[in-house]
Amino acid sequence: MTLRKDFLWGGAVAAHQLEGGWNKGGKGPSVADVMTAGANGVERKITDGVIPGENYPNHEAIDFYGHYKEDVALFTELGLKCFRTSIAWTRIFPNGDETEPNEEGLQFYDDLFDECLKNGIEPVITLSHFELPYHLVTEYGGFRNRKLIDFFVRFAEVVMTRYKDKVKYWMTFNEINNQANFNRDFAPFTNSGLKFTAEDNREEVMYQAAHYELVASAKVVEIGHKINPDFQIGCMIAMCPIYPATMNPNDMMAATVAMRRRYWFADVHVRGHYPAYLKSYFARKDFKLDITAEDEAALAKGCVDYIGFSYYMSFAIQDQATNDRGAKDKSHASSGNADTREHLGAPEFDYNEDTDLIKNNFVEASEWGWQIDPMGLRWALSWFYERYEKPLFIVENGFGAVDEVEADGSIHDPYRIDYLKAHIKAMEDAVTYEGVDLMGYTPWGFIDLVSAGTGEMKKRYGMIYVDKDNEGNGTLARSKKDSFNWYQKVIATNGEEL
Ligand code: BGP
Repeated sequence: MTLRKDFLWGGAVAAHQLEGGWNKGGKGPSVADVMTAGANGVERKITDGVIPGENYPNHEAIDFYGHYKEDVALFTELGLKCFRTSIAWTRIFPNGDETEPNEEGLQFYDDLFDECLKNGIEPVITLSHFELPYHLVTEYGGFRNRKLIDFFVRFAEVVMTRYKDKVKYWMTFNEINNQANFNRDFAPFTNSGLKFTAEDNREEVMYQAAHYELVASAKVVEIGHKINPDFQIGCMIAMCPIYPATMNPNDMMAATVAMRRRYWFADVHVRGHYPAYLKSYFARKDFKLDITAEDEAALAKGCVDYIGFSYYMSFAIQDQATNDRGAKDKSHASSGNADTREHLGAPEFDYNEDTDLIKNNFVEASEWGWQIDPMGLRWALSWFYERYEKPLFIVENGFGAVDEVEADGSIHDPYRIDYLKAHIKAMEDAVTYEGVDLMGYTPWGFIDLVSAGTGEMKKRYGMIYVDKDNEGNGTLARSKKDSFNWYQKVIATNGEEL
């Protein structure tokens, strides 16, 4: 096994999930700050601004804003080579559309990056991680508005210029492809800030917003390379491989189409143009998308340097004609007559993650139903590398679980170690047997933080425990779980000892 000597072992977080201090230092509210907690299977909710008395878990989070020095000391003890976090856009531009940045916000990240660098930890920065300025939603309708391109580019230009000698690794939009799941309401749209009306063709609106985000991303890649030619600027894709449910050729085709619907975003980021299958889909659907010749030129000039991706689980899918969704669910026009016409499988696969995915009986699942599949990570690395031949960076991976604190304060989390160990093994296999060029590995939420999906504290990923419960009670004291000592050894041996 041959990981690079300079392999970036790290840990990943996002500003809104750990910083707290949501209105300190001149910060404005982001989409994340107006989201209530969800629980017991209820989805988190976006409110119209901050309502007194509501529970907004991101407001205090784990108060990294007030604890970052003590936390970076723990990251140093863990042996991290890099720390992936995001810059909260609203600390720099509180409303998102100002021309001048907020100096106090810029200073906070200067201090944080200095603290990391003096301890030998390289910052890896996501520019937009589910924390769009809320003002850009209320005033402009989020990324359905072309103006958002300029606001994002301005934000990126300011921070890239300010930190050009402190940050080398950047990513533009976190999990940009979550939007493929356009049937859901808010969660997939925390970067784009889309809210739908009854008149909207949701799918068309999603493709339009995603296009503006991709143009914004490409422009940032181009500008970033001018600011510092050494910058490495990547995209960030939520990778859940989609397996065919059976050897039925229709399932095979359904999985292929579903993979495209979920991962076309990477095609544009990496190749700088829309793939043929998508152009043909837009034409068949008669979508009227605002894609100009200037946009196409910008996409072609702003191809990413590497592919960052998260990996938690795999999916499995069944052909709609076989599972008869088309017949049962008439609201899906493209498969609506699947019960009457003759065809090979569903003629136009109408991808819907809420109704088309099926349980994979070959793998186990977490308490939140996330299927645990280490081989899927090797598969994903192999798929990305074969398709794009670009360096890869696993920027999220981890196991959300409820941890128990023993009477003596210790926390034993063998389930987390088992999960991480198996996934690191799979990643090392991909390097050895598939020859993939892998830059690094940053497990998600390596310090406990607020869950993005549920707003809960009880769904923990950390190797560092934070004393805070779902109701917001706790001292915020930090302590090490068993996984801390285990990961420390993994890093120290460059992944030789798992
Ligand atoms: C990814 C996000 C992260 C993180 C992670 C775990 O989708 O990029 O922000 O939260 O998933 O998800 P959750 O917090 O819902 O368990």
